[in-house]
Amino acid sequence: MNILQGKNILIMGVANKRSIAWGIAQSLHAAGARLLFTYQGERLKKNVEELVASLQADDEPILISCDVTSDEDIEQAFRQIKERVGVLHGIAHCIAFAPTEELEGRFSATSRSGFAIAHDISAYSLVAVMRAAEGLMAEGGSVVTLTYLGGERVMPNYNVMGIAKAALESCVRYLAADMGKSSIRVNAISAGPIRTLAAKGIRNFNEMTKHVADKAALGRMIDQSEVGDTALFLFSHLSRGITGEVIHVDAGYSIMGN
Ligand code: NAD
Ligand code: IMJ
Repeated sequence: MNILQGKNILIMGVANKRSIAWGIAQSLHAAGARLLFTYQGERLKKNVEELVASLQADDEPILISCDVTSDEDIEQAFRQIKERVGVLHGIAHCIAFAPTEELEGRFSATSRSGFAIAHDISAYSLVAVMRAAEGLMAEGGSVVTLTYLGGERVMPNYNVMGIAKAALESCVRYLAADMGKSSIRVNAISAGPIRTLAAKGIRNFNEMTKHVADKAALGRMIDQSEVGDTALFLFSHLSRGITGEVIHVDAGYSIMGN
């Protein structure tokens, strides 16, 4: 089913094969999209090159370095995208970061700089990226970002990332209102826990996933392919009436009262 044939979609945030961004890339590739990738910096370049080569796409791969803390990086990335493809139809924003010491202990101990960094990378980057992309989405577009239940409810150790996800979800609504007249839609997928680099080293992750699997309506965890297929829907014509929304892909964990 080539429902994304002829669409140019940028994937931001592939670090390795476990990345949610890579799960999204696989779903979109299978649906016929032409994919472009940005990665955080030279450290990750080889990883992304190898993964993208494995897709065996017809077109030449487009990989661009882009650290979202730099306005200059964002500008040059979209300048290159404009030169290479002219029109962009979608962006998957799969980027988050808080300094590791902020992801344990008391939330009230959050430092001023830790708060600023978490919000800059995990929430403001969506605003900066969409501003840079707006002119390229001349045929309308769909933007998908990734959030987590910790933005709505208190989750142990998620701390300042929860506040940044709440800001991100609000950015989704304001951006959807702002860019709706240009036929650009903006939505978030709230994914259940998945073992990725961003989940590595989290205290009690194993016990937490066991609890989630037990409690979820479907009685299990989710994986990257399920997020990828929901993203596929959000990038397709099928979701043309949906914008400013947060869709939970969590096996029904968040609906349960007990
Ligand atoms: P991941 O570590 O594979 O991806 C995070 C990405 O963020 C990496 O590719 C990293 O390079 C990128 N990044 C960090 N700082 C950056 C910067 N300054 N500039 C550019 N890129 C930067 O982990 P993941 O779990 O795939 O995370 C992707 C998204 O999914 C994040 O927004 C995360 O909050 C969200 N999420 C993850 C889970 C989970 O359990 N893994 C659940 C819900 C939501
Ligand atoms: C992250 C921290 C604490 C609890 C957590 C998580 N739970 C889950 C995550 C319960 C599921 C993963 N998640 C949803 C994230 O958004 C992770 C973001 C993240 C992870 C790291 C680890 C390495 C680092 N900084 C990070 N910044 C953000 O140094």
